[in-house]
Amino acid sequence: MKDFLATPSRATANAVDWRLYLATDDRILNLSCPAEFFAKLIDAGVTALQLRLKSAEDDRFREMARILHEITSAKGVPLIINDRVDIMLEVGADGVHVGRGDQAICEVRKLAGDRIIGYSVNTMDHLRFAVENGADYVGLGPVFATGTKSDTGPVLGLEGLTRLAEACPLPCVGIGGITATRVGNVMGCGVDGVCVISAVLGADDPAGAAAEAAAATSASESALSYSTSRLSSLKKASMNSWRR
Ligand code: 3NM
Repeated sequence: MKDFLATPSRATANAVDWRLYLATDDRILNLSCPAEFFAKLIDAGVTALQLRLKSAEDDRFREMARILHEITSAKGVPLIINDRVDIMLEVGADGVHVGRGDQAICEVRKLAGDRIIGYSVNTMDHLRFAVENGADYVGLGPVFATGTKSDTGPVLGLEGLTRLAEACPLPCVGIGGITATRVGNVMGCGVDGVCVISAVLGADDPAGAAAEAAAATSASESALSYSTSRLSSLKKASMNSWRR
């Protein structure tokens, strides 16, 4: 039987530090110096970055992807591109994140090769689908109500998040409505990290907000040892009936 975690892309995703995964929205298109802005956020504690733009023209999307890739590769932080596998490949980013309404995971895999594929999950069925179809990590959400994205599934709450995180053999992050003060409770649900947008990009002091959220992920018991958390994922995986 093939160990389903043994693919190169899953090994890569397992090695990522997902504790403070910052996703963007279109407000970053107004930044006068995005390179400096994101460099500061990474220095403040962002451990992974997702370029997520919903209304940018292709050229602008590509330009931002190149800028962010330069910074993230210099600082040793993975860059994931939302939805646009073509741009991910063009700039040589680390992976792509697809939502449930986007391209099918298996179609994305044909293009993405060994790069990371992330998938958005709201139910056990979505989680099973993601695992069986070869996603490398999942976003579990929305944990709380969010004003950032309208087409989400129902709010999971901490209990719903815990159920999904416990069943998940892949690296997983909670997403949706997570503020710095909620990070500890979310980490306590057994996720590998938090994915935030407004908590950092909507703050008056984004670097200060990132530092506060990063400190909260590290203070949380479940994140005390990053390798322990990954080991527990591997253990869950070895017991999981989705193994193939
Ligand atoms: N995906 P904020 S919730 C992009 O539930 C996204 O899959 C979600 O933004 C999901 O941190 C969400 O500002 C928005 O609430 C997250």
